[in-house]
Amino acid sequence: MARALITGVTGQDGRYLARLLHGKGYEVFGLVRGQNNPKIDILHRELPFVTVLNGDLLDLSSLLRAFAASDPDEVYNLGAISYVAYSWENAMLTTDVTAKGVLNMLEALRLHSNGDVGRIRFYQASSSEMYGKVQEVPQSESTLLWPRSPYGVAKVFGHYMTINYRESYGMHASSGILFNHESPLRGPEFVTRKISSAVARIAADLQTTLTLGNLDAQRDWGFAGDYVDAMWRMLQQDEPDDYVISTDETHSVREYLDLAFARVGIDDWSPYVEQDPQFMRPAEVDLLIGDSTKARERLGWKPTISFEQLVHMMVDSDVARVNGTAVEH
Ligand code: NAP
Ligand code: G4F
Repeated sequence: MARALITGVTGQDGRYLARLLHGKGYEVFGLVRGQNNPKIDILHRELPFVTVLNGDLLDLSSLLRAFAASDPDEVYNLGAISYVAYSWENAMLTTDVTAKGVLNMLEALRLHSNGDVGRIRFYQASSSEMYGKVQEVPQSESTLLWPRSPYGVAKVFGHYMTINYRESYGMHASSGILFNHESPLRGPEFVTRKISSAVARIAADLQTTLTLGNLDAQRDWGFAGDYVDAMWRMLQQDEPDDYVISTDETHSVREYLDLAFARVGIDDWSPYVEQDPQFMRPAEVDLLIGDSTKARERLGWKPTISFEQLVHMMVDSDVARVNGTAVEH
């Protein structure tokens, strides 16, 4: 039985990935941080097959213990401070966790492998946020990086450190440059989930107003379930590499609003939506659209859920939650 260690197992992607790997017959270990983390209950309830290991990306010795306890064949480093807006207010913490945390994981792997680094495959969760002020449209693996947030800068560090450990030590370390991916498990701070949950509450007369920031931003939004499959495919390749994972389509926040409100029968959302400067960013990433040709050709990967299906899935899930008929995702 292959063994996988996942950091960030309590997050959106970690939960989808844990389920995918379990379905493929892996023994799954998940790193969970903090004292009495409330999300442990979610894991026990939804993913009882995950062996929970206590540790923190900031604490190398805890990572070494996690490697010793799991002795993994594959490691998926998904743990991060992942909310871009928060990263300006907590730039140093974001750098410690999202940048230096990657280095801690790579060092833990190197030390644990005792000179045989090739036996453990490593996935790093890089991000399209690294493209920031985009230098090319669409963005591919060779597009120049120009991050626009402390989060983006931290991800660039992790990305290049992963490449450096691959080139320095011959590590099977791959980096997935994933564009935005969403699901009913998306955190409520992200715009897609913020909209879907508000739409469900507005439809149920529990809320009257949704306050947002920049409605013109464009993102390449896919479904998280598809994207964790791409992570797994990367680690099944003979050679490690870097891959863009995206739908290769872009849509604005306004288009997301159109589809989300229409799903509950509201064609004109303007009476419900307000804009507030507090949700504007010091530097915005205006447009993201990926070119995932390499992943499609070499990994045989492609997205299975369209933008419209994704919006409907998220709104329907939140409507079910509000009505007390929620199903597991
Ligand atoms: P998420 O839901 O925010 O999950 C982040 C995970 O990181 C959580 O499990 C969190 O634990 C954990 N974490 C935070 N600080 C940690 C620390 N100090 N030590 C150990 N774990 C820590 O993020 P996601 O959407 O699943 O994304 C997964 C990864 O992909 C992240 O690295 C993200 O930056 C990257 N990414 C995401 C997207 C996207 O669109 N979703 C796109 C590109 C890249 P708690 O639950 O305890 O807070
Ligand atoms: O949903 P968001 O917060 O996601 P963002 O910043 O694109 O970051 C996500 O995707 C990255 C991949 O590119 C990941 F690396 C990262 O970890 C995260 O998962 O914001 C999307 C867009 C932004 O342009 C933002 O300015 O929506 C705009 N927006 C407008 N109003 C808002 C709001 N975003 C949020 N969170 N809240 C608003 O009220």
